[in-house]
Amino acid sequence: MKREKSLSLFERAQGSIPGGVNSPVRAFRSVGGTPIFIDHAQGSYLFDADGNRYIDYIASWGPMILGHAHPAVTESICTYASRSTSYGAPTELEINMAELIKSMVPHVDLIRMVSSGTEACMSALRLARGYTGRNKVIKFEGHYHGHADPFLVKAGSGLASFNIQSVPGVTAGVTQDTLIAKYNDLESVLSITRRYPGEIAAIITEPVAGNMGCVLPEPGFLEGLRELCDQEGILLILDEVMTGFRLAPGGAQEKLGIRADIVTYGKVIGGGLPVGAFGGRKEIMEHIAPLGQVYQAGTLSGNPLAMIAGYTTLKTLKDDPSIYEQLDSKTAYLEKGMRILLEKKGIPYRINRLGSMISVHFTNEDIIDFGSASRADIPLFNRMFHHMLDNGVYLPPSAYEAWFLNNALTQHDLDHTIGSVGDFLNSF
Ligand code: HOZ
Repeated sequence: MKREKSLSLFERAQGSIPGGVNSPVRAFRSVGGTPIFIDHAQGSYLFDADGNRYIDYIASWGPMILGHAHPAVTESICTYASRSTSYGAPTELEINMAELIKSMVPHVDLIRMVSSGTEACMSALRLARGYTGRNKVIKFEGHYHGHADPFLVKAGSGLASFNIQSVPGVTAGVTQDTLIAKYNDLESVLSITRRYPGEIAAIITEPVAGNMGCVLPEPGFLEGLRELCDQEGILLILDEVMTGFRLAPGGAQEKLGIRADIVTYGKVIGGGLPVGAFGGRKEIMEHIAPLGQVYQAGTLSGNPLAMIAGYTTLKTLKDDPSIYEQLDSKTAYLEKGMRILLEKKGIPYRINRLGSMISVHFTNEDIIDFGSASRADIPLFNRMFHHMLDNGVYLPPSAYEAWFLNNALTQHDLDHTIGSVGDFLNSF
């Protein structure tokens, strides 16, 4: 596969962009090699600057659940772009969006739109602190809630991929209130709450972790967090940036039957444009300015193009819930196909999956937390990544990321992907 244009673009990019990329994992540093530069995408395919085609398992890290350049989404953006791209004043679109979200997700009375998942989580934490009058937050090792300072402690995603333990520029003062527990280990949470009675504002968790591969909650874990929060007056923040509108119309709250006090969204909610949101019960959300004193604002919040792209995506998902069944059966097919080949090869592996989130770890221990994820054979994943890329299959360029399926994937795409995994396993 020729990649001359990508190579020369990467060289040029490094002259003006740090590391040649605008988000670190894209640089391919954890898998080795150099990034491919995308020219355009259509349906389930990415096309690079050299004209190579790849079956896409990143889906822009989640948002492109319907596939790339979905006609309804693209058309709505074009229509609204001709009316101007930003007003900095309210529009009916924002009300339509908020009402649509409320009709899809449980336990949300009021919702505030922002421009990214990072902003959503950062604002949710400020709100939890403002509401409870407490400072400390519990987060889980290997979970990633965007790059706001308080979350950059033992975080997943790029920080796990590049083994960044502490981030220069984040002061000790900011992170002293971030307390780290082990995912799927209720006792590790209880020992923290016993140590800091009455001081913890919130527990924030990805309900299904997607930033250390895909890691599912063990039975009773999320329920245990809910119970603990209720007992201790702690707010449970569910970071549904990855799971929201992906696992079900109502996200993990619906799929897993768990209630958040504050829920955060990103990715699918914007249909590929920059959108995030945080919402929850009225009595909590009323603390946000202008109703309350917890300040949060944004020039591009509720941006009309972002709203219409998100609205059209969510409406498509709401109007045709069979999309979730299709996504589930496509991902189940991929899982089954890979399992058969991996069993035949006799190689230790684990596949974790819920709905259209999936990941493969080469290991003989169950992947239940960051420790088990980081003990998997990452060099072998990296080799598989490059084999797949050379076969026209674009997996996330890190063993610490979940794969996201999009509904434009065809039977042929899935069979080609499984076949490429088979070729890889036969190559050693
Ligand atoms: N933090 C994202 C994955 N968990 C990566 C974002 C990107 O590189 O686009």
